[in-house]
Amino acid sequence: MAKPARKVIITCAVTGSVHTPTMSPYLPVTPDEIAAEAIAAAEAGASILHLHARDPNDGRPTADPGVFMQFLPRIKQSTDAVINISTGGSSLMTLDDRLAASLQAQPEMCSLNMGSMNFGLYPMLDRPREWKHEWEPKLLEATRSTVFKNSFADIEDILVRLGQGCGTRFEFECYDVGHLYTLAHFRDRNLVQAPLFIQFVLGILGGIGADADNLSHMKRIADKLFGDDYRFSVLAAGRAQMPLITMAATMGGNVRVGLEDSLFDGRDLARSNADQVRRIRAILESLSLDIATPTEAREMLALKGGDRVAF
Ligand code: KMH
Ligand code: ZN
Repeated sequence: MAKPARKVIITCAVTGSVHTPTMSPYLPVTPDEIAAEAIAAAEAGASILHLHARDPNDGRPTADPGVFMQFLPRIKQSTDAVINISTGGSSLMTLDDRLAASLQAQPEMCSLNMGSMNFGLYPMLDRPREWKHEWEPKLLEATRSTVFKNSFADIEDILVRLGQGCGTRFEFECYDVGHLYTLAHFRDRNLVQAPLFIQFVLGILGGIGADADNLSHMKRIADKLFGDDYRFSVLAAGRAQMPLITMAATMGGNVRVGLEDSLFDGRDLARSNADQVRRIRAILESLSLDIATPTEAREMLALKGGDRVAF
């Protein structure tokens, strides 16, 4: 069985690379906006901040370490939250691009995507819109034919260079049951160590669908493979976010919110990342569940500490 979450870790994924600026005026784009949204999310109760960068001029996803360095130190100075940098970037970036900022910053945590897959964003083209930027529909259309590449060699490369090289630990992004078996393979080769932090990613086109049965199944298989050696968290794309993360918390898991995964708060657009943090926090507290502080999250996940990063 997964270790039950004594305290629930709220991760907030502040901007990501799935949504585009036309889809919500509240999506943070510039380093100032990303820093402000991340700090507010931490003040609202997020103990982990999962971060991507965007080109300040037009909001397209970027892997440029120079852009990351415009917001990472500011977030670190203003909050105690754990900083978790994406190594997924966007499916159009090379692995070297995706790793550049993390290798420079050596954060406490990074995401690690556990398999190559289709990652279909193109259905978001179905809704007619006036696009603010030409790149937005092009990027969505490109996902019809591109593959989000995370080969065994890529995963091993990240484990060695970031994990062993920088003391970074991982949010293992598992989009389907097979990804859990891939993680078990790396555990069997002693390339990953407990406590594992597994993010069940539900509702990406190309991965497992966002429903209660699938969440139970992911947990059942993870229990079988990892026993007490893991903690899980759940993210669900779009409007499935709040219902499924609430279910995760009742199953002993942790939760991830943020505009990276869903632009909504109830029926309306979320006006900020912090609004989603406050929403799940109120739900958790109404269920008599306690929220983990950053110090508690560090202890639960055996992180190296915020004073051992390179930014
Ligand atoms: N946006 C999530 C579905 C990463 O950054 O490495 C996946 C994600 C991947 O967060
Ligand atoms: Zn991400």
